[in-house]
Order: sequence, then structure tokens, then C-alpha cells
Amino acid sequence: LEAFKGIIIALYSSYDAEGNIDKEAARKLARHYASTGVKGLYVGGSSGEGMLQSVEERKQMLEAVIAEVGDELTIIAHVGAPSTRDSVELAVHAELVGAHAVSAVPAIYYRLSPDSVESHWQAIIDSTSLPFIIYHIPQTTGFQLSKSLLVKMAAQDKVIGVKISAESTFELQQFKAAGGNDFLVLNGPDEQYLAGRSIGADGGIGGTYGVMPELFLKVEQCYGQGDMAEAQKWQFIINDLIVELLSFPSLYGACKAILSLRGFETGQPRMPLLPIEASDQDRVKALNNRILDY
Ligand code: HMN
Repeated sequence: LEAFKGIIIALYSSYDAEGNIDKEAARKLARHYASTGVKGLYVGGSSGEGMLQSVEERKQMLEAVIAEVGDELTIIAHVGAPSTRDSVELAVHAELVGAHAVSAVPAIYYRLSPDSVESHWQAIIDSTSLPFIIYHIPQTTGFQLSKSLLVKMAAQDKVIGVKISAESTFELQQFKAAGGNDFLVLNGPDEQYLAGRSIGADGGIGGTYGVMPELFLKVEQCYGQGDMAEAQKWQFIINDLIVELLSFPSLYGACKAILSLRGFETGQPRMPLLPIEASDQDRVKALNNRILDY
């Protein structure tokens, strides 16, 4: 499980000027991340806009990333989709091309019963021999994962952990306790990385890591060395930066604009996520400089 513990970047997707997947750009960004010291990449999740892409596009993004860094980083393929059929197709593909694990939110759009979500996840799990990581993000899916369903899922060897984007660290701690010591819990809200870690998370998966991996690595390093004061200092710096990032028309748009300033073109976020306006550029530049100064 060591391969899944630590800082895992939720990768933004790379698009060209027409908004199509740009495999070369995705490889370049993945290559860059491999040099930072992070553990892995989470492909096609919320930050990766998997839900806004066709099945074919999602496959292209994953293939590009694995071709570039599949031997160096842990690659988790998010295969959640509105239909079980698409999720299974993506999971089978992920295994075929060499992903190290698959992960999925509950099927979205319909209000689903726990039985329905369980069957959805089970179909994905049964379709590959890969480890599976539950993705719990109730604020977007509307699905409240109960402790009893978590325990039921975690009883299977293939279900190695859960990524919790819910804001409650109480829930995180409860899931960790319910899953047991060899069950991974990965922190979702980047603002709470240190809080999550100190209450049981084994690491985290986050989108803003992508514009400041070094800062999250500092939190992790200080925490690992037992230097809580220093870890807190870096988390507080990160949080001030996240407040700024959240002040733009879209968080992903702001992060993509910052990557662009650093020479990594990932295009605009996909509608309905709003792009950054020309009038935001100065503010983006100032924020980028602030991050680079640390
Ligand atoms: C993903 O699946 O892309 C992310 O890992 C999800 C992650 O929890 C992010 N949540 C969302 O984007 C909804 C966070 O990194 C989030 O962007 C950050 O905490 C800023 O609020």
C-alpha cells in the first residue's frame, strides 16, 4: 500500500486551443510532476474533468499519462461515470494500459440507493484485477456513504481504500477506524491536508497540489518528522493561496492559467466550468509569483 501513501496530484486534463485532448501537453505536465517527488497522479477525477469528457477522451488522457510516467509514479484512474457500463469500460481499459488502481464516485445524476451504488461499484471491481479506491465526495454526488456500506466494501481484498473529499475530518477518522489499519484513507480537501493527516489519513489526493506540489511535500515532510509547528506554517501558507485560487471564476481555470504561465499549456476548463477572463490575468500572474517565491 506504500505506493498510495503520500502526495497524489489530481491531474488537470490537457486540452489544445480547440478544447480537444492534447496528449503531448499531458505528457509534458506528467513528466514535470514526476520530477517533483510526489507519489502519484489521479487521472480523470473532479479536477481532471472526467465527468465532462467522452469515454474515448478519458482513455486518451490516461494513455498519455501512463506512456510518460507509468513506470515512475502511481497512477490511479478515476472511472466514475453516470452509467455503470461506461465505468466498467473505463476500468477494463485502465487495467489494459497499465494503471495501478481504479477509483470511482457513485454513479452520478440519479438519486441512488445504497444498494444501487454498491452494485455499481461491485461491477467495476469485478471487471478488473486492480485495486479499487472508493471516491466519496457527497457535496457533488449527493450520496452519503454510510459506515456500514464502507465496511462491507472494505471487506474485499481488492478494495484498498477511500478518498474522502467530504469536509468532515470526523468522518475521515471514523472511516479509518472502520476500515482498519491496512485500509487507506486519502484526504480530499487540500485546505485540510494536515488536519486529515493528523486524524488518520495516509496521504491525500488534490487538485491544487498541481500548482504547488513542493508546498504540500513540505507539509508532509514536516509532519513526518514530527515538526507540527512547521507543518502548520506551510499548511497556513497553502490555505492563503487556496483562498486566492478560489476567488477566480473557476478554481480549475485559475490553476490551469498558472500552469500556462509556467510553460504547461492545459487549455481552458471545459464549460460549464468558467474560464479565466483576460481581466483576471494580472491577478493570476501575481498569484503565480507569490507561489514561486516560497
Ligand atoms: C479530484 O478528484 O480531482 C480531487 O482530488 C478532488 C479534490 O478533493 C478537490 N476537490 C474538488 O475539486 C471538488 C480539492 O483538491 C479541491 O480542489 C481543493 O481542496 C480546493 O478547494
